[in-house]
Amino acid sequence: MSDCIFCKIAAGEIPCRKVYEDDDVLAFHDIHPVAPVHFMIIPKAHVASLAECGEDHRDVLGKILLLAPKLAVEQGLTDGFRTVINTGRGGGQEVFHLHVHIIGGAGPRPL
Ligand code: DGP
Repeated sequence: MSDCIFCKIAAGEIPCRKVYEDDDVLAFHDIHPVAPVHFMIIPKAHVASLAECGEDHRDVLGKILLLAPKLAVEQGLTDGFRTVINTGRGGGQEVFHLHVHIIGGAGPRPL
């Protein structure tokens, strides 16, 4: 999508601090971290949110969730991490390109 900031990051048109990349997904550090380690994993193909996902997204969603613990450990989160998916305005979503936040390094906290 031409006006989507995460599509531009995925296309390399806007720089990011990259954590991981393959043909389907990109992981990069959040520009406004809420903890010592805070990165996001996104599908490269645009989908606005979890609410817009369908059967076509099954593989990429699985890939993202399986990558999360692997990348978290690589980023030093050997003691655990939080995963957050904000969905829709009511869910606090600000960027309407699906992303999974991986957050850690600040100790446990309530939901
Ligand atoms: P959410 O509320 O779940 O939609 O969070 C979107 C996150 O995206 C927010 O924590 C800040 C981050 N973000 C927004 N614009 C950029 C950007 O241009 N680069 C990076 N690295 N992160 C961004």
